[in-house]
Amino acid sequence: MDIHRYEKIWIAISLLFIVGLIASVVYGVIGLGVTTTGNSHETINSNDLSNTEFADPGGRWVESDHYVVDVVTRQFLFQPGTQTPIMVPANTTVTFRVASPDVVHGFEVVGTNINVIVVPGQVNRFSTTFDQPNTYGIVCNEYCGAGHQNMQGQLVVVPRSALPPTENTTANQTSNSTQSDRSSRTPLNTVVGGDR
Ligand SMILES: [Cu+2]
Repeated sequence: MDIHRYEKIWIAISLLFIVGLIASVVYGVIGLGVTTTGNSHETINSNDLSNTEFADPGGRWVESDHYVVDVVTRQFLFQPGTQTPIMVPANTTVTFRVASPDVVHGFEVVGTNINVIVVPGQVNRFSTTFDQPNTYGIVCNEYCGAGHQNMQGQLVVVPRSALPPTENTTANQTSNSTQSDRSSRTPLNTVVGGDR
């Protein structure tokens, strides 16, 4: 069978595209450390976050070198993040657990490789370490409604000593039934996501 010369050129170009596409995905995973957050399989009733640990989101120490932050993303703010910044310690493993009670949101920490799609019904979890104190912006990357463009917040990385032990952190928060067992919850062991 005789294949026209132009036909051969187009076949070669389309093969190049396929190879380039696969190469870019491989580079993203191996070179840039892009991972997904969906493999913890931890689900949550997004219609009733007030009866979960996300009723009172925020940060806490679970071990001496492991800090966990619960964040709620909702139309159109981050809790914490928008009204008060998210505070995390430097040089510490920080695990974010992000949940949404309404629609799909984004959680991007600008200037890092943290860029997560927050799916309602899932606890979207990832871990990272910040080398030094810094201040970052947080933006929502998924169109989530009329106020989407105003959905932003702040993440402040502070020295470890600036974040008090969990007992002190929770003492001045309004009490509710989930409060007392927060510090006794099982430490998280599934850690996904790479260094920034
Ligand atoms: Cu949003």
